[in-house]
Amino acid sequence: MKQYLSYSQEVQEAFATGKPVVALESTIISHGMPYPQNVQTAREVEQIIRDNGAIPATIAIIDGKIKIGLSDDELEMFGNSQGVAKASRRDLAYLVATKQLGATTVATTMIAASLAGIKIFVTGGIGGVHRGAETTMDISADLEELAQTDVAVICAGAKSILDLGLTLEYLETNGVPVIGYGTDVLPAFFTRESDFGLNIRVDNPETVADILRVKWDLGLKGGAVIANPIPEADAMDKSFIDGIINEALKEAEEQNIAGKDVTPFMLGKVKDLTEGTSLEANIALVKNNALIGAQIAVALNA
Ligand code: PSU
Ligand code: MN
Repeated sequence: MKQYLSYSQEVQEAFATGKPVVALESTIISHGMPYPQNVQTAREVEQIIRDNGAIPATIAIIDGKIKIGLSDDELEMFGNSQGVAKASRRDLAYLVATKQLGATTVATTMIAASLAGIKIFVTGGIGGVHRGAETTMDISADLEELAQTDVAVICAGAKSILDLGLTLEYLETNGVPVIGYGTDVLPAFFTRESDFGLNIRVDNPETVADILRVKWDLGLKGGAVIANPIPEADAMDKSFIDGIINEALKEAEEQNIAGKDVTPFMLGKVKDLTEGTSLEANIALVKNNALIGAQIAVALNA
């Protein structure tokens, strides 16, 4: 297995000195945000993690290796290249074997983090059960990964391009804890609240770390979702963003978008239809997740 992993200098040093490491995904860079904001955000997120006592490991597939930690040039290349494949669990072996560029989704970043021994992973939003999944069967591989891989994902909940209720049901069935960070309800990415209550609320990083430690000590396999609402000042108006998402969903249906293209299409449409204001919100929430994620990683490492 080791032959397929390649670590940045910074991550190697962190492991050698026992510093906490936080994983970051690359699909958010290649398929989740436009250039150059994607690269700039990736750099700033990495710096927030360093400033809070942990070391960032952005994960991607390059030249037959799963990279744990990217150089500045690699970050730039990922943000600025066409034709970077979106790499979910099913694509991982193929992309490594054929030495292609792959941007890792939440699912694949969890797999890579787990192989590298990293327990904490920060992103924007997770994939989930899509609206209409009762006929399309479009359910993100991220949920299956959360069911089986021991990595905690700090996110701002999930976008309401998804069916949030069914997403929570799916996670419950698979025994995945969903911890509201300072909230009693599932955050909906652009907004702090949704209609869906959570049964675990935690208000500090130490308690999150304690829950994760006990879960894995008990041999309870799988990840956890730490749902951290977007900061109040950056949150969007609910009825505005709901309208935009409905419009984007309609366009996706009209254009017969399916499979792995659904989520990137929706992300791009929402960004275009809001003339970029959603991008600002997206950047703010990822940074906020980086702050909390680093604190949790430090607490778990203590
Ligand atoms: N949701 C977002 N931003 C993202 C993604 C989801 O708000 O960038 C990306 C993540 O990489 C996630 C992937 O793992 O989309 C899910 O894709 P799918 O629905 O095809 O599983
Ligand atoms: Mn899908």
